[in-house]
Amino acid sequence: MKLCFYLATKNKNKVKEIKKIIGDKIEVLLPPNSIKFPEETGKTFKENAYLKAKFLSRFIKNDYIVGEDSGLLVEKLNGLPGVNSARFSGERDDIKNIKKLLEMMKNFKNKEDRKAKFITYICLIGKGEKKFFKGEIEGYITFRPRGKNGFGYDPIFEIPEIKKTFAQISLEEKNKISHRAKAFVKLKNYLIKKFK
Ligand code: ITT
Repeated sequence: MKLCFYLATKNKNKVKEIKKIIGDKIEVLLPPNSIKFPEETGKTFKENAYLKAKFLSRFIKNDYIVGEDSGLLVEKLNGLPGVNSARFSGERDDIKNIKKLLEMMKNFKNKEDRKAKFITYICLIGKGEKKFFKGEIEGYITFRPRGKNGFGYDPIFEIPEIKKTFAQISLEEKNKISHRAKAFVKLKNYLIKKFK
């Protein structure tokens, strides 16, 4: 039987990225459409990753379940938008979230004041296991959106080494360096090693 896990998310952009990162050695299964996840109540990414996986485990038995929580943290804003990244503007709306963040940072003219990082936490549960994996990438918040690819804050997150935003590179390129890729490659290696 093929190695598989259920991914406790409703975010289609995450699913697209994660399926590509995981590749074809492991099957990524999605929760039934009828399942509505509750609002996230955790105070940390780690806690929310666990809560998402735990919630789905009420419906899925005897299989691995993976919860993923991620977000953007701006150093000078003490880690905002943080765990509230998806609804930073009060709505689940990427354009409004970006607008609010750029507005809050409009007086940060110095590049060093625009330092930020993306974080992903993953929680794997099931078959008697509970394990966490983490991925991070550091960069800068741009002064205005650039690029059309990706989702969320991708158009305003610049990767220092290439001076392009996540929205200016392809999904394949993003998947080589992103916070999500780093965390999911760790998970993938863990599962493959375990079932060798
Ligand atoms: P699920 O809870 O169903 O997984 P969600 O969109 O609510 O979906 P999160 O709570 O983890 O997911 O919020 C993540 C938010 O952080 C996401 O909506 C984006 O605004 C931002 N984000 C996370 N990873 C990102 C990435 O790779 N690129 C751009 N923005 C990202």
